[in-house]
Amino acid sequence: MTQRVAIIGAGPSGLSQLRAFQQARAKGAEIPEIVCFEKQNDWGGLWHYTWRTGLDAHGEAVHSSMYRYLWSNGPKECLEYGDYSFDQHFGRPIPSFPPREVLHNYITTRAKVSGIRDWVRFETAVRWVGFDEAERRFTVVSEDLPTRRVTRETFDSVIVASGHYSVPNAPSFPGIEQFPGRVLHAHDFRNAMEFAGRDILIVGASYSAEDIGLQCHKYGARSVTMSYRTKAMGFTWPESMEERPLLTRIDGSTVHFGDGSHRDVDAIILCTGYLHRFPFLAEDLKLHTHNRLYPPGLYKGVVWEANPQLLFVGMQDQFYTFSMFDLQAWTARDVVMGRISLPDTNRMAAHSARWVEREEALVGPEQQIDFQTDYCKELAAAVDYPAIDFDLVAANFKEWEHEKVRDITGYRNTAYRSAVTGTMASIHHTTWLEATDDSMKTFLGDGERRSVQLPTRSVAAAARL
Ligand code: FAD
Ligand code: NA7
Repeated sequence: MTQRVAIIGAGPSGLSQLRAFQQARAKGAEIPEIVCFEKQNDWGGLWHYTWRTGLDAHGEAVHSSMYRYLWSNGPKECLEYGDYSFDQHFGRPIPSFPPREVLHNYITTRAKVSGIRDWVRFETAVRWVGFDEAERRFTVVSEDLPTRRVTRETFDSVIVASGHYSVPNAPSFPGIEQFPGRVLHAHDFRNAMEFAGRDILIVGASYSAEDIGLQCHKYGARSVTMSYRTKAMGFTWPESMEERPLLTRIDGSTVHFGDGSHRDVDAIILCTGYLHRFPFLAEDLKLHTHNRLYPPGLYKGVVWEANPQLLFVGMQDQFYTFSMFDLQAWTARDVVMGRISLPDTNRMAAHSARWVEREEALVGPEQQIDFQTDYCKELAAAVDYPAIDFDLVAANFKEWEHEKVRDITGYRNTAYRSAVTGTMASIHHTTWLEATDDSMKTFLGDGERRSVQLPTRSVAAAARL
């Protein structure tokens, strides 16, 4: 009987998984029957932008946390696919920090040319996955959202690629219920222009806080105050941005901070991260982890040690993204197809324990970058994925970190060398701070350059009075 494999999610990780199987088939291998379940109406995962927040047209929780005017926060040379370069896609060098539409186009075009769309069941949400020990097969219950038809099927392997930046971690603070302005989590942030002329409080000190804070500044917020729990980001911020210790309480519209200072704000944006949640997995199949570089219990960061017929792709905190998802997908494919033979459970656990121990001793971003680079190298050594110069990727990441320290509003104006083709990126025609139109056409310089009409700080401030 043909082996059946379920893939949950057609975001970048799920698309890497589909590509991995397609590549094996293209090389003449007999591959399992593949069914990919995707609850959205198109592929691309978080990169599939929606204006919606809360619930979607079917009453499902909106998956995407992406917002308008989002530009890549790392160089594209650090996420480039080994088997589908930016040169191949665009036919010429492009700048290193593309806006969302450009990356969405890159990811989804590779998927399109792979001819894998028929494997995806769109608008189909996985409701339940359970494992039958006697049969050694999974039952997957899914729902076709437009018709509400529920289907129960069995599979030999399940690969979970459902992402982990969708379910908000939303802490509360004393007095927040009485705050007169808008309170939202980063997951629901869509358009910084809403905050033009306003004084904004951001809670959190990681990527979302940094980028949403800068977005609000770029699109005309009067001031941005960022409140950290453990450690300030410490960048040299524009004059109207600053960091303060964690807020202790909110009194009307006045926010009080741990250092005794206070500030009046108009809106609060919780950039406090996300929760790994798998409501569709039976309890004994659930991965319990926070956002970290090596979730325990996953051999090679992919294989569920307690039951290797269950695999996870993209569950780590991410310096590397698309290329790492590919390496994980190639690994998952080869485990499923019996090309990689697994050690016994104890050996798998011991292998993971060494990585986890190393992760817990890491200090600072450079060591974290080296860690994830070594992880990718280990995966690459065992699969037939095209070569990437990982040492160059690591050097690019470190250079990027230095550039951020040097100039937090200007780091996106720099160019990096591809670790796949060796091509040097071009410099964008407009600096990031001035580039208000994020369309692909304008980014590539193919169309007439438009700029989005921004409310000036003074006009917006006046409108507020
Ligand atoms: P996702 O993109 O989340 O895709 C998961 C898919 O699974 C979704 O399509 C979802 O609908 C589907 N799904 C979930 N549950 C079910 C279910 N029960 N049934 C059926 N389908 C289901 N990375 C970068 O490289 N560069 C960036 O600039 C960058 N910016 C980011 C900005 C934001 C705001 C966020 C939140 C993340 C950003 N990332 C960035 C990281 C991002 O995690 C990855 O780029 C990538 O989207 C992860 O892919 P994924 O497939 O693992 O998860
Ligand atoms: P991260 O990177 O997981 O960071 C979460 C941040 O939220 C981090 O600074 C945390 O502080 C902070 N946090 C979490 N809980 C609290 C509470 N209770 N109070 C105050 N601060 C808190 O998530 P991001 O959303 O920034 O980034 C995730 C992805 O989205 C990333 O890939 C980006 O590309 C986009 P801590 O430092 O732990 O004290």
